[in-house]
Amino acid sequence: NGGGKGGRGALIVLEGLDRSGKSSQCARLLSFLEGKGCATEGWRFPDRDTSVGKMISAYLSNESQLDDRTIHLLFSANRWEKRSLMESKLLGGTTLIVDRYSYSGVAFSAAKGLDIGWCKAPEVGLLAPDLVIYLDVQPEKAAERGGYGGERYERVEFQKRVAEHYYSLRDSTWKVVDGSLPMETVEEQLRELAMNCISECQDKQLTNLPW
Ligand code: Z5A
Ligand code: MG
Repeated sequence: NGGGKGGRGALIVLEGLDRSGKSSQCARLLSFLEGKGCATEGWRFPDRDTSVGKMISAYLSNESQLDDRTIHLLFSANRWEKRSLMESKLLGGTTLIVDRYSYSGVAFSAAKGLDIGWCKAPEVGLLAPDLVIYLDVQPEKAAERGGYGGERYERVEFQKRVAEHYYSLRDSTWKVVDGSLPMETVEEQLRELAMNCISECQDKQLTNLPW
């Protein structure tokens, strides 16, 4: 673990709009922390490898159609099926760098028009992150980046609504980082945020999302 004192690992989540750089930064942060000798794993949601994840993946690539509430609950179930493993990893001293989490779940479904309270309800009881890093990029800027447009939700107007809902979810665990800066600059900022978080939460108890 971070300080070598046998404390728990940190739950660090990266959030942001499509193409804000989450996956790139998760990979960079993971290799930095591994290089420091921290026990670290990279996770992502949706986890497309589980049976629920396969249903989500088919939906996202427009191979299947699902009712808005049904897909919302599947995204949530996909986090619930990983909750106990997540808890045991953290208690065992492993830091988790997680690419998207419950905030994506709520922001995307609320952007479709579902009630925000209804969207939050199935997330209650999942583990609360120690740190949420929000990579802030204008939707128009993000759309200019590679690979945009292939999947469901990858439209600028929709992404703008998602951004508004993300904004309403910000709490004391959030740090907003300007994701339009060069990758290396963003990476530097994330390293510092993550290192501080890891050392600060070693003796803190794990809590659940308060929603
Ligand atoms: N979703 C949901 O509805 N409910 C839920 O509960 C959850 C998710 C968990 C799939 O997610 C969809 O599921 C997503 C939300 C919804 N739909 N949308 N929209 P996903 O995580 O699988 O999506 P993805 O395919 O990995 O794309 P992404 O996450 O949106 O991209 P990213 O990870 O943020 O960006 P990236 O892949 O690191 O970078 C994108 C490109 O930009 C790439 O060419 C980079 O080289 C470039 N890039 C990155 N950073 C920079 C900087 N700083 N400067 C310039 N260029 C950069
Ligand atoms: Mg990604």
